[in-house]
Amino acid sequence: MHPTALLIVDVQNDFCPGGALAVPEGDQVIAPLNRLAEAIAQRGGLVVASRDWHPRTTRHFKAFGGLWPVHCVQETHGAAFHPGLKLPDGAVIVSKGTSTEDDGYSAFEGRTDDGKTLHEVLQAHGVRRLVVGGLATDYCVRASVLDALQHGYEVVVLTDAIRGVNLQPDDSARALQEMQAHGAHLMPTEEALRDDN
Ligand code: VGL
Ligand code: ZN
Repeated sequence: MHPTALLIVDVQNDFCPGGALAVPEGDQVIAPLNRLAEAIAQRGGLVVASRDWHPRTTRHFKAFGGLWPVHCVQETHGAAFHPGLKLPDGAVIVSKGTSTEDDGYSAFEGRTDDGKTLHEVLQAHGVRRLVVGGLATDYCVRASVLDALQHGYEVVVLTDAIRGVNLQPDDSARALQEMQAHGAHLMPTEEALRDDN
């Protein structure tokens, strides 16, 4: 028995319309992720939600040499999960980007409140297959998917449940190609629902 895990990446207020680092159509990922989260929880799978969880002062932010406006500062409204996101009971939360020194894009760099890495949580549940959606395609989804493949997981990327920042217009398309080239399977949520085991 190797349950599937759903990894919901950074569906937080600041990445949704009206937020400090709004991803175009960022809130469009919520409906498909809610459906899949419910289905996977019902089938005894694991749901993990990562969150970008920055200190006020970090090299990740423009003011301190980074790329980004201030966003997802720990304990603020912008860092809260979008109110439309429905996490099932037992969902595991992984906080990442907590360092003052680096970007921390990948959920595999994050930790749960009790200090476990994502890889440790997945191993403890016997998970081998990860289904991934959320924000943003070209940063945290990309980094998390590439790390998952590196760790040996089978990875499905939900093509209709991701959105990108696209600082360059084709960043998301290139990120998807890169994930696929490293072995990720790309499919819409509908297919992942049928496909799940
Ligand atoms: C992200 C930019 C900055 C992400 C986080 O969650 O993809 N992107 N911080
Ligand atoms: Zn960030």
